Amino acid sequence: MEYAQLKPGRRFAPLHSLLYYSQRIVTYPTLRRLVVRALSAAVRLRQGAGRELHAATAQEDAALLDLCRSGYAPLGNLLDSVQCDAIRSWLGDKLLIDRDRERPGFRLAQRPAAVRVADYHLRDVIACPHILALANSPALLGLAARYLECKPTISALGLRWSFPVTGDDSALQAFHRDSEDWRYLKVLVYLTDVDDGAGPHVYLHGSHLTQAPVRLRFYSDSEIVGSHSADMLLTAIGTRGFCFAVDTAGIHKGTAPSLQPRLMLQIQYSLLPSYAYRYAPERYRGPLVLDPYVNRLILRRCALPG
Ligand SMILES: O=C(O)CCC(=O)C(=O)O
Repeated sequence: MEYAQLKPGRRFAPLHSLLYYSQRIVTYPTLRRLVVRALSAAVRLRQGAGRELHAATAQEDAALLDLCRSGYAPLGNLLDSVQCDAIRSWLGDKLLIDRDRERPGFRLAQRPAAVRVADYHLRDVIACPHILALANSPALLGLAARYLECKPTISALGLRWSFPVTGDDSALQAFHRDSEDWRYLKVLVYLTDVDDGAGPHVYLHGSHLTQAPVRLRFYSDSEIVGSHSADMLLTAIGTRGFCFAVDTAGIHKGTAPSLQPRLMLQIQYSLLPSYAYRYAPERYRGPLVLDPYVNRLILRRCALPG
């Protein structure tokens, strides 16, 4: 249930539809695990395990265990407040796109009152300080490589505001499951302080291990809360810079903020491209030397070494 780097005006390729729906219709967990094992072995054969330059730490071991067992793993504050300030100030004059309604782009300071959720354009996310460095950091690539059992692909990268607005919530703000690839994880990074009033992410412990329906749907709060004990609902609260990894094949939501807006970075790592998207990689002119395979869906090849 994600939007991404869609290229406007192009039709969805039939092969991509086939690849997307073939992973959607296989919902039986054992069969999915077998397909994941075969796909990750194929990627490992061509691209390696993705962990060659990185020695795993005790924190990474703990995060991997959390992710496998629970679907949610807190990673601590991987960005400091100086880095968060630099990101916020750089974004100050960049345009936002309303996620729910077609309207011209607008700056944060001129946000129309009805906008609930709004995203920055991929080209601005890529050029923003600290974002690509974090997405390509050994700590995150190492965790993703171990969860996917092969070198990961960054298959979505987004920066999104959620605003407190009365009335019906945006679609993302109800419990749901995503279906992005055979296996994937998202690393979510708060760029504003997030408490109960600022729309925290909520994840249903262990739900990534349960069988998803073929037809994905939204779940009401009462449906989820009524059928699970309170300690199964993991609420991600943290100061700006706080990161956590989630397998959003499990049931989750970004609560609608009631008091404070929330700015969140989302990095998605997957086995394959997410065939629901039409990728439009952007030119990168920064100083980082980045892995061309990991970044191929978001950065144009000419921007990468190799
Ligand atoms: O905004 C959030 O915390 C959740 C985002 C979400 O639901 C998604 O990426 O599928």
